Parts: sequence; structure tokens; C-alpha cells
Amino acid sequence: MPESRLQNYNKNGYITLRQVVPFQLIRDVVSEVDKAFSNQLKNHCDELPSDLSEKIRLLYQKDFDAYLGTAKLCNHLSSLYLLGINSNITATLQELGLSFPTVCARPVIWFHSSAVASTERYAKLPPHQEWSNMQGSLDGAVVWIPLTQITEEMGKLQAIPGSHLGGLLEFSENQEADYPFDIDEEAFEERDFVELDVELGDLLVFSSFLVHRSGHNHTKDIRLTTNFRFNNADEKTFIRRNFLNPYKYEVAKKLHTVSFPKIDIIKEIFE
Ligand SMILES: O=C(O)CCC(=O)C(=O)O
Repeated sequence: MPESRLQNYNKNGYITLRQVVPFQLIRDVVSEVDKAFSNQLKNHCDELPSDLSEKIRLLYQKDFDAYLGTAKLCNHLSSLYLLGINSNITATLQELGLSFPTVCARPVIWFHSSAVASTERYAKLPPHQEWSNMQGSLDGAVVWIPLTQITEEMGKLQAIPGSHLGGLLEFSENQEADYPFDIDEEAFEERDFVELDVELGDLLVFSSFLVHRSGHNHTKDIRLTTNFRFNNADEKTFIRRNFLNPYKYEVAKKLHTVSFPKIDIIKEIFE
């Protein structure tokens, strides 16, 4: 990586690498998202719309639990892991100083649109710093990749350049806030936000301390993006804090579907 890029990252807290994500990897994710929504929607419609945004909106309207299950499943697509966890990304993170990049949490696909938002944050995330969620190495970073072209009308990601240098900011005291790590409005100036121009095929890396938020999606299309969070297991405070990871991943304490499965349906699978 040219020295100037590293300097820019250190100064601004983010860097956009242009046209480095293979389109096929993005297409594979979008196609698996489409397949997952279609598989659920088939339970509700005889004929499926061809447009993915319409499929997502329709499932949300027809069966919220199925929508939620599908949106969650999308965070576990094999294609998504192949997109975010590969040697190019690891090498980029190493060049940015994360000498031992480790995965902080499972990837997330966001479906930002007020048409599929049960609360405000599912339409757009308020100003926050990812470190509040990650609580890991001080040089932790987020890799943010658009899965569709994000136009101005769809609301580009917004960030405050250099805000990572201000460390962890105060949270909003609003107990009603939809997002637990919403930053106190007094801690930043509205005018300091800039829109980040990240095209399909680009890769944005930003410091976990960068103040950022979603733009507003004014279109009927779903704003599809994904992000991957990394910690540096060489960073001394992370080592000292025993590689703390606040994300919870628990085994089930009971069966979710009572009296399921019966033997005949298992036989159907294998016979
Ligand atoms: O993609 C966006 O609009 C915001 C994503 C984000 O801020 C996050 O996942 O923390």
C-alpha cells in the first residue's frame, strides 16, 4: 500500500480502495440473499416478483417472523464469508497496521429501508462508533462493502473525518434511544459529517473509533450493504484485556419447535 494511503487512513480514520472487490463475489452474495427470500416467499405467493427489493418488502409485509429469520440467515451465507474473509482483505488490514487481523463478530448484512424497519435503526443507524459494539483492539477496523450501487437518494454512508482521533465519545443520555450506543449530539458538529463515496466494487475500511451513520434512503429500493469487523490480536491493550469479545453466542437451552421432527420426515430426507 502506498505510504500516502496509510497516512490518509491514519489522518481521516478511513480509506476507500477503488474497484478491488471482485463483482462475482458480490453477485454470489446477492444471489444467495435472493434465493433465501424466495424460498420463504414461496410459502406466501404463487408468483414471485423478480425484483429483490420487492421480494424483501413483500416478505416483511406478509410474515414478519419469516422476514426476520431470513434477514438473520443472510448473515450466515457462505458467499458472505467468502466475500469478507479472504487474503486480499487480510493483507489490506495488515497494511493498515492490524498485523494480526482476527474476526470480531459474524458479518452483518443491512437491509436499510423504512419499508422494512421495525424500529428507526433498521431504516438508518444514528451516529455511533463501532468500538462501542466491538470493545476490542484500539486499532480495530470495519470493512464496509456495498452490495448494490448506493446512490445519493439511497443515502450514502456518512462519517466525520478524523473523529477517530477523539477517542470514545459520550453516549446520548436519551434512555428511549433506539440504538444503545447513540452518540450524544453535543459530542460532534453536524456540519462535520461528509458523505463517503463508495461505489459497487469499492471497499471501505474505517477505524472502529470513526463517527459514522447511515444516510437516509429516500427510494423504494432496499439499501443492501455488508460489514465485517476485525480486531488486531497483536495490539497490547487487547492482549492485556484477554482479547475481550462482548458478542454473545449461546447454545439453545430448549427445543424451539415442540415435538419436531417426527421420524417419518427424517426418513423422507434420506430415503
Ligand atoms: O451501512 C450503514 O449505513 C451503517 C452501517 C453501520 O454503521 C454499522 O453497521 O455499524
